[in-house]
Amino acid sequence: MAAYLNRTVSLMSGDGPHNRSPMPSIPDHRQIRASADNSPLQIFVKAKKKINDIFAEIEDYVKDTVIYMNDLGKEPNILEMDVVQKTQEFVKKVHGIRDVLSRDHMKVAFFGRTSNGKSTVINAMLRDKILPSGIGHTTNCFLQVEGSPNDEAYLVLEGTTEHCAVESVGQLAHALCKEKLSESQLVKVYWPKNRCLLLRDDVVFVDSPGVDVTPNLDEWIDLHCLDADVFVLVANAESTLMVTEKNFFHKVSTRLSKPNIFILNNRWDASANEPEFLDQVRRQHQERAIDFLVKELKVCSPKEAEERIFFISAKEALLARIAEQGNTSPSMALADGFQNRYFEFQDFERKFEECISKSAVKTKFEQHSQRGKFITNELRECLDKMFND
Ligand SMILES: Nc1nc2c(ncn2[C@@H]2O[C@H](COP(=O)(O)OP(=O)(O)OP(=O)(O)O)[C@@H](O)[C@H]2O)c(=O)[nH]1
Ligand SMILES: [Mg+2]
Repeated sequence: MAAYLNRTVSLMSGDGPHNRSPMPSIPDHRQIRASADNSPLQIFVKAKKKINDIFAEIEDYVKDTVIYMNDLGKEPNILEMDVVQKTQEFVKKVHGIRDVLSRDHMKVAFFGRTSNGKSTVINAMLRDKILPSGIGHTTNCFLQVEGSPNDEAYLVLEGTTEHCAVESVGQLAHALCKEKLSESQLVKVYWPKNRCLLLRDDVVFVDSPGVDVTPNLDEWIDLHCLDADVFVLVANAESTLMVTEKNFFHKVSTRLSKPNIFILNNRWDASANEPEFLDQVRRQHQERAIDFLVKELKVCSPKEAEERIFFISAKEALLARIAEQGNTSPSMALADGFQNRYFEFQDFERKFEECISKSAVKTKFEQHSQRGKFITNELRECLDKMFND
């Protein structure tokens, strides 16, 4: 409801379809937040730093204990060997956890029918034409975009270590064409973190081929979905949610308990051609999407579902962002109601960031915290026992 009210207020303040401004004049929330650094993603970033610091201390504590035990072990009959061995194993375990922790990230995966605009949505969020997009069946394998460790752009094919250079989407598409890729295969695209805050803050994007072009949905779920923190279903607002899209998410929700799913009704710029039906069509999509999340998948309440459904135009958002960065006008005229769609795109990003950050902290760090507590308790018990004996 809050989301609906926000959008309504924005409509009332003069962004209606007939009050179009040729250039985006809404300040982009990511730019504003860049300086204040109060992005919801910081919940994850700060938690990751904290848990890494704690495990660095635990590692020091375990190592000191091993040194102490080794010294004591030189004295006869003070220590049993299995206690020393157990403590030495903790060193390896803590090191292993620190290794996993340093690589933990927030993962969002995009699904939907071919040409619904999945790659365009990701490009708009990344503020650049990174992934190939176009009419017809474009994305032919899984593409994961993450921040590059050395601020260079390159891609790595699954099962190889070779870095293939990419500077532009043209090169990326070309590099992908050269390879014989299977649709379930993963190509990792490393993109400079300084070009996008989401990448800097450890968000990893996964783009997929259309769910309607494969019989291998189960394999996709096994390979690419089980560790995703958020799923985005990119639907086509010019038609409606389709059985293939629904089936895919039914499968996902049998494998994961209550997956976080957002539904983007993309291509909403098409509504500008039929303003007389805008409210009616919007209501129809909204009701169907809520029913899907609440009654069919049972992944959230009706109130939560309202915060998960958005009407956007990824193409416009991308054009506007590229224009903003170049201080120019968008390369094509934007349709009536652009301001609302762009506002709604930013609203989606804000809700998405909150959701992925909180979810990833819970799923990624909860288990590690339990392990950390267990190891420190075990060590304390060993030391208490030595002291008391
Ligand atoms: N009018 C309009 N066109 C869009 C929008 N989003 C994407 N497109 C266009 O739709 C076409 C398909 O977009 P893609 O992003 O390649 O779609 P996809 O879902 O990744 O498609 P596949 O990779 O084939 O599965 C491109 O020509 C985009 O420019 C939108 O919001 N409005
Ligand atoms: Mg695509």
